[in-house]
Amino acid sequence: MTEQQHFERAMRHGLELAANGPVTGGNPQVGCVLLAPDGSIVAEGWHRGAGTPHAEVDALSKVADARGLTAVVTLEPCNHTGRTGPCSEALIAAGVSRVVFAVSDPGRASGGGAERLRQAGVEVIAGVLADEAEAFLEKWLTATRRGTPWVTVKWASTLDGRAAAADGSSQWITGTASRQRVHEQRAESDAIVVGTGTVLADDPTLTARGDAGELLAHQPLPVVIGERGIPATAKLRDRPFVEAATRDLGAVLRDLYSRDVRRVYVEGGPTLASAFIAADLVDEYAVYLAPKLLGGPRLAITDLGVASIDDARELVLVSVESLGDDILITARPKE
Ligand code: AOF
Ligand code: ZN
Repeated sequence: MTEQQHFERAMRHGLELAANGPVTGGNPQVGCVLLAPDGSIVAEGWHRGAGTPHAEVDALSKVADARGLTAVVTLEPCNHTGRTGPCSEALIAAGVSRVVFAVSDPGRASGGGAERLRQAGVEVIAGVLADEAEAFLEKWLTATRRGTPWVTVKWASTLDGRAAAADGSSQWITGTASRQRVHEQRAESDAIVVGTGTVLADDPTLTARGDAGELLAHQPLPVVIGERGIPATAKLRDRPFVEAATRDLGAVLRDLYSRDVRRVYVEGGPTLASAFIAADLVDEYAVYLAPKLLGGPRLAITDLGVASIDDARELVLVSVESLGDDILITARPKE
């Protein structure tokens, strides 16, 4: 094996290790592998979420002597003291002779690790398996580069795009498998965003629950947008939540980012979803379609300001999944 092949193999393993960490929260999933000069793996580590040791420090904690080793890390080592200390300094102090990483850390405060390492005489190789790491961390990288969370807009509708019947009833359009999937998607989000209309109509708990109704380990932050006020008896008041009375959705997203929210799941209803779409704030669509027809005026998405077919918002399909009798379509805006 060439040296480059050793690095790539270690980086692939680092990405697998990284996946053990949580997808939510302000901190990314990161993996680290320490290699001996012959390319064999000496130790491994990964980041377990905000406030816990970074992947590099986790890996370094498993060896008595790291002098002369190569650290292969999926993200550029950080160079700041946040909730934990700088990994650049930890690697330098441990005597690591080389650092190989996949993608640069776009964090405004945390970046600059590569430069610091080079300054200290550590050899630095950037960009190994960059495409794989970029895809793996896409949502966090996009959110961090932009300073606003990754936004997924979800809705459930009939095949003819209706989200409710004439009398307003909408429970349940989709089947249990779809609803279970929605709970998984909630658990993989930092925040669930709804409009006050949805709170008034459905009184949702906005929790992420399992098959037996039990709360899943990670609970997203409920965010209610609108000026109508949340009733004192609303179920979502049982947990911390955010009420945003502003119409400026960009400002809401920037505020959520400052609260460590990197993944937002927009769940309802048609007016709010349409506002996110019209403002070009959507990164991904999760559309649950049930094999039913309702007809009538209650559409899943309302006016988008599209006057002519030439102005239609074009999407690209990411995936189509069967969920019982329903299908889940994942799509993204065409670049
Ligand atoms: C690394 N290795 O394993 C991770 C990094 O508040 P802190 O101290 O936990 O720092 C958080 C920032 O550090 C986070 O926003 C990201 O830029 C970087 N995450 N860096 O060297 C790791 N998880
Ligand atoms: Zn770090």
